[in-house]
Amino acid sequence: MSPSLNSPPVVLTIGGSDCSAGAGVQADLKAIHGNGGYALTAVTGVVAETPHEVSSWECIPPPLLGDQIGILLRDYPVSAIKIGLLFNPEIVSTVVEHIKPYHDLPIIVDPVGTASAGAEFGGADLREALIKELFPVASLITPNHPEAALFLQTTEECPLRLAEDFYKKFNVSALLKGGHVSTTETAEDILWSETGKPEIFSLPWVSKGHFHGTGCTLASAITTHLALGEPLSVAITKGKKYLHTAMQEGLSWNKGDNVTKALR
Ligand code: PXL
Repeated sequence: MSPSLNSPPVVLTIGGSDCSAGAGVQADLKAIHGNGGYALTAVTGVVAETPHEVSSWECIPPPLLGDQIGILLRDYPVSAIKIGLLFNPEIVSTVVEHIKPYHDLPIIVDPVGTASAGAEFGGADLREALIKELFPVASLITPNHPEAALFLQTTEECPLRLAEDFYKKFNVSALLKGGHVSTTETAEDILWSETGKPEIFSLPWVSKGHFHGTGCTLASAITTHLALGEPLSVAITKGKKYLHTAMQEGLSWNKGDNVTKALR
C-alpha cells in the first residue's frame, strides 16, 4: 500500500448518533470514508430514531464529550473538523473550548436544529450560542433556507439575499442549501464567501422520495475534500456530486406497510 492509501487525511466529526445510521455521525462516517478520508467521531448525544420518527434523545455529559475531542486531537493529525448536532449551549461551549486551538483547520458547521422526522433538538438558546461562540471559529456554515432565516430572524425568501445576508451578518462563508425549495428546476446551493459574489452549485433533482441525512452527508463530503487540500468551490462541487450519486443509488427496505430509505 502506498503511504497515501494507508494514511488518508483524518476528519473529526462532532455530532449526534442516529441509531438508524441515516444521519448524524453514522452518515458522516460513511461520507468521509466514501470520499477518501478517515473519520473520527466525537458523539454529542444519542438519538433513538428512524427516518419515520424521533423517539427520544439524551446528551453526552460535557466532560465526556470534551475528553473525546481532546484525546482525538492530541493523538491524530486531524486535517479538518465537521460539526453537526450540538443540542444545547453547554455542549456548544465544550466543543468550542476544545477546538479553538485548531481554528486554523477547515471547520465546517452544519447547524442542525431539527430532525427530518420533525423533532426540534434545540431552540433560540442553542442558536444564540452557535452564533456567539461557534460561528466565529468556523470556516464554512451550511444552513438550509429555513435554518438561515431563523439565524437571521428574517422573513426574507430570496435565496441569494439570504446567502449574502448570512455571510455579512456572521462574517463567515455560507453555503445556503436549496434542497428544501421545490420551485426551482434544479437543486441549487449558493455559496457566499470572501469573493463578494455568489457561486451557484446546481444539479438535477433526484426524485426518489425522501432521505434523511442529506445535510450531514453533504457537509461531511465537503469537509473531506477540504481535508484533501482542495479549494472550497472544488470541495463543494465534489461533495454535491457525491450526495447526488448517494441519493440516486439510495437503499430501500420494506417492513410491514413501511418503506424505509437510506443513503448508500
Ligand atoms: O439530519 C440532521 C441530524 C443530524 N444529527 C443527528 C440527527 C439528525 C436528524 O435526524 O438525528 C444525530
